[in-house]
Amino acid sequence: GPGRAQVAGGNLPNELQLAVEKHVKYIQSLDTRKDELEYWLTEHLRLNGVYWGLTALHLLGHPDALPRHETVEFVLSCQHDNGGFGPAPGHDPHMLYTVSAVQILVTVDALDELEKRGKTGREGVGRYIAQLQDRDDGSFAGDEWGETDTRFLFGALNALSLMRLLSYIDVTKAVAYVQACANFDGGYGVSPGAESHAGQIFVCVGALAIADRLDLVDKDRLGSWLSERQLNNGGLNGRPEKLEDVCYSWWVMSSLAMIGKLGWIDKDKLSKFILQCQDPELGGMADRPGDAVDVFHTVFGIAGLSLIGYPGLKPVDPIYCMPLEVVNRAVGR
Ligand code: GRG
Ligand code: ZN
Repeated sequence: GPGRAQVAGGNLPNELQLAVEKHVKYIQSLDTRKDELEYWLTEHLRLNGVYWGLTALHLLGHPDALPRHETVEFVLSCQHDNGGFGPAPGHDPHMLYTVSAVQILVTVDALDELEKRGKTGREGVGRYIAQLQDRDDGSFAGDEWGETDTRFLFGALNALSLMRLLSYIDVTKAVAYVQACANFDGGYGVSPGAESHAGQIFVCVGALAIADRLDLVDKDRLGSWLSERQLNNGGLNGRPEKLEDVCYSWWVMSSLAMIGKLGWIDKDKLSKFILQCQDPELGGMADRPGDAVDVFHTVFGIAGLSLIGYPGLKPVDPIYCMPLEVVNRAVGR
């Protein structure tokens, strides 16, 4: 019946159903609450937020739920003359917002708008990213102030490969830097010597996947460390002794997917946990059941469900956290 078309997994019992229409409404509402304090407090996250919301909508099968023209206008309004993007108009450029800008433009198939109406074309964006690489050790800074983090290295490989400009950087040195961040437990940290953390594992394994160097990963050791992240309540934590959190459904599961070990997690228990984090009335997902929802946990919960194979969701690419068919088109797989 018509009710059934509203929910993915419509033939599952109520508590196991993803509230698709509610999540779509929740994401649409984020842009229309400009009078609320929360909107202004989160201005520094705006461009990331558009990427998270847009990706969730695509995976939910509602790719047109945000207006395309306004989305492209907003992205272009965040660009600077040096090619980089800030989180919102007038805010300083940074690697992470530049990556979100590229991901959004690729997702709505509007990269050529950079050439037509951007402050620079895609080559200018590529040069902004490339000058953030330390040519001696291969690492990347997030901006001109120089903080180094494997998140920025992954962001560079992600955005440049989507624009087919990987030749702008020293990929061999970037790979060597990731290897220097590897630990004896099979995981990776934020920099050489730092403890393993699931978020950092996602970015390091993702970078190696883009560089086509997954052969360097100790897949059995890493797979067992990642599988130990599942707790009795079904949820995943990001490192030993920490609490479960929906976003690790992405950081952990995508890493397992990239090394071919998705089967090492109890998927039924995890999908139950993720669905318990939904707000069934107003939409959106929280980090854990009963907490306040936000768009960050909403996209990573939905993307985790997509990796699990939850019925009705579009497949997600485990490296890019974008719709699989979008990535296939962009990188020419
Ligand atoms: C394209 C998906 C995509 C990402 C771009 C920003 C980025 C690149 C990746 C972030 C990877 C990362 C480090 C994720 C972890 C985020 C997180 C939940 C950190 C929390 O760490 P703690 O120590 O929390 O505050 P725990 O869970 O350890 O208690
Ligand atoms: Zn989280």
